[in-house]
Amino acid sequence: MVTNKRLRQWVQEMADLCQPESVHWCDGSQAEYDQFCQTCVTTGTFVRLNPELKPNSYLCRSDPADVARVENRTFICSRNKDDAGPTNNWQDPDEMKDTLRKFYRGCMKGRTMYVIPYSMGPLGSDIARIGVEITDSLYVVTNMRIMTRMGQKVLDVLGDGPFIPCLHSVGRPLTGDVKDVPWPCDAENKFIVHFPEEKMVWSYGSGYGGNALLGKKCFSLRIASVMAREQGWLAEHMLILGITNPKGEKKYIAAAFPSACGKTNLAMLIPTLPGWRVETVGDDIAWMKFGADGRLYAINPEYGFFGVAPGTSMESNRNAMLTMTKNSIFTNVALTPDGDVWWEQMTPDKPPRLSSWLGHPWTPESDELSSHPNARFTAPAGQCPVIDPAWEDPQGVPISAILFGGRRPSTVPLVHQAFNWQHGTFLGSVVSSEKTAAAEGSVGSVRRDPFAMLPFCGYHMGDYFAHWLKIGKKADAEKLPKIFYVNWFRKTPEGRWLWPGYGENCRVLKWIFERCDGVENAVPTSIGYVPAAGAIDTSGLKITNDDMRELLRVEPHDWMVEVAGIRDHFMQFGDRLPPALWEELEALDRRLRKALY
Ligand code: O2Y
Ligand code: MN
Repeated sequence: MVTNKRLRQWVQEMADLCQPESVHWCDGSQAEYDQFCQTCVTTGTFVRLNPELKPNSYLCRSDPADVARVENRTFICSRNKDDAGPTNNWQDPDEMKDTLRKFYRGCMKGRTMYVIPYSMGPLGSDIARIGVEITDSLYVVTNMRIMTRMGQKVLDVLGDGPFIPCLHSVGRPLTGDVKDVPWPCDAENKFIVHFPEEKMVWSYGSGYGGNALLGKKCFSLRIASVMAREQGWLAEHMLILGITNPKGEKKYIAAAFPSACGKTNLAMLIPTLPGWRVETVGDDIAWMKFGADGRLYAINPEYGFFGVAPGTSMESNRNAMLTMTKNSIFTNVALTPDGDVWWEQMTPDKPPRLSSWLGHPWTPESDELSSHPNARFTAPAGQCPVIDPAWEDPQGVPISAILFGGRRPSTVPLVHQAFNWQHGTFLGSVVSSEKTAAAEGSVGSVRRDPFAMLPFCGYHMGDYFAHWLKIGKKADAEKLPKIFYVNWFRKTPEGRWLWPGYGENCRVLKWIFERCDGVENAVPTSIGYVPAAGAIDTSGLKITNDDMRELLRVEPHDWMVEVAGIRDHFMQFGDRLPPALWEELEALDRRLRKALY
C-alpha cells in the first residue's frame, strides 16, 4: 500500500501518458530480482553466466547504437537559458516537455511500467535523498537494485515526504507487429533531460548507464548539485577513500578526476608501502555536508559500482575484480566458452576463443575488440574486500583532503597543494585532461573539466564556482579539508611515464596525509606547495632522483602557456565568473613572472 499521495498521483499521470499494459511497484526483494533476471534470460536480454564461475551473474549485450552516456543529448532545462550556463545544452522547459510528451505518449504500450522507489545514501541518513524512477526496462530495474537501496523499505522511509520523480522509457512500444528485441531503444531520439527548478528528470530513448540509471549522474550529480547549492552542501563527482597509516591513524580523502582517469582504481588502491591501508567508501560520487563539529562529512549516495571493465585486471585493480565475482551484471563484455566473461587487458594472454560483445565469434586474430571500450560491470559495493567499515554510516565520514587531477603528460607536477580554500577552488575550476580518442576534439589537446563536473553540473558553472567559494567562507578555515592537485600521468619528452601509478600512488597519499597533519615537508612555488626534495617516500621504488625532480618540476614558461589557456577557459563564464577566481589567476600570473625575471 503506497501512502504517498503525490507519488500515487504522479505514477497514475505517467501511466496515463505512457499507456503500459501493467504497472509493477518494485519491492526490492531478492525473489523479485531473481525473477526479473530469469525473465531477462528468457527474452534474450541476459545470458546467465556459469554459476560455478560467476554465481548469480549475467552478461548483457546492448544495441551497438546505445553504448554510453550521450552528452550532446543531455539537457538542463532551466527556466532561464543563462542559468544553465555555457557548458550545458539548454532548451525551454515547456517546449522540451511538449516535445517529450509526444515521444512518451503510448511509449510503453505492450510493456510493464516498473516503479522503483530508491534512496541515494543510507536509508534514513540526513544526507540521503529519495528518488522514484519509472522505467519500462528490466535492465534498468536490475541494475538499479545493485546501484541503489531500493524497494518497499524506501517507501517506508519516504512516508508522505518529498522525492525526485525520474521518468525513463526505452521508447519502443510493442504495438501491431512490433516484436521485442533483447535491447530495445530509440537510438535516433535520445533525450536525457533535467528540470532543475522542478527537480525532475525525464529520459527517453537510451537504456544505457548514466542515461537510464537515473539515480546516478542525473539525480546524484545534476539535480543534487542544484539542491546542494540551495541548501548549502556539496554534490560532487568524487571518490571517497579512507587511508590508515602504520600507527593506525585514519583520514578520509575525496577525489575528483574526469571520467576514465582511474577513480575506481584509486578508490580501491592496494598500498605498496608497508603498514598503510586504503579502504573504499565510494568510487564516483560524494555528497558532503557540514557536521555539528564544523567539519565536512561525506557519504557515497550509491550502493554499487558501475565500473569500466576493459583495463580492469588483478594487476590494475584486484579489489574490483574480487568485488565482481558474484551477484554482478556485465554489459558489453565478451563471453568465454565456459560461460565466464573476459575483456581487453583482463589477463596477460588472450583467450583463444570468445563470443564478442556483439555476439560474434572472436579470436586474438580478430580485427575488432572483444569488448566495447565502455563495457561495464555492475557489482554490489558491499562485496568489495576493502569496503570501509563506515561506508554506510548515516553521518558520513569526515573529509581531511580533497584531490583534483587529470591526465597531463607535461606541465602539471605529480602533486601540489593549494595555499588555501579559495586557491583550491581555483585549482578545481581549472581541472584539465588531455583529450583521449573517446572524447570529442583532437587527441593530445587539453580539455578543461572543472571539478570533473563539466558533464554533470546542473546549473551555471560560474555559479557553481561561487558556491564553492561561499562554502569556504562560511566554514572555520582550520576545519576545512586541505586541497591538492595530483597528476599520475606526467611523461618525459620522449613519452615515457615518469610515475609507476597504481599501488605506488599511496606514496603521494602519504605526503598528503602528512600535510594534513601539518608536517613541514613542502616548498612554496608559484602554483602552490610542492613536496620538498625527499619528501615523497620512494623507499623500495626504482625511480631515479632525476625522474623525481622532473615529476615535481614547476616550469614557469609552461605555466605561462597554462595561464593563457585558463584565461580563455574563464572568459566563457562572463560576469558569472566570481572575481575571486580572476584574482587567483592574476596572482598566479604575477608569481610566475616574478619567478621568470
Ligand atoms: O557510459 C555510461 O553511461 C557510464 S558513465 C560513468 C559510469 C560510472 C562512473 N562514472 C561515469 C562517468 O562518465 O563519469
Ligand atoms: Mn563518473
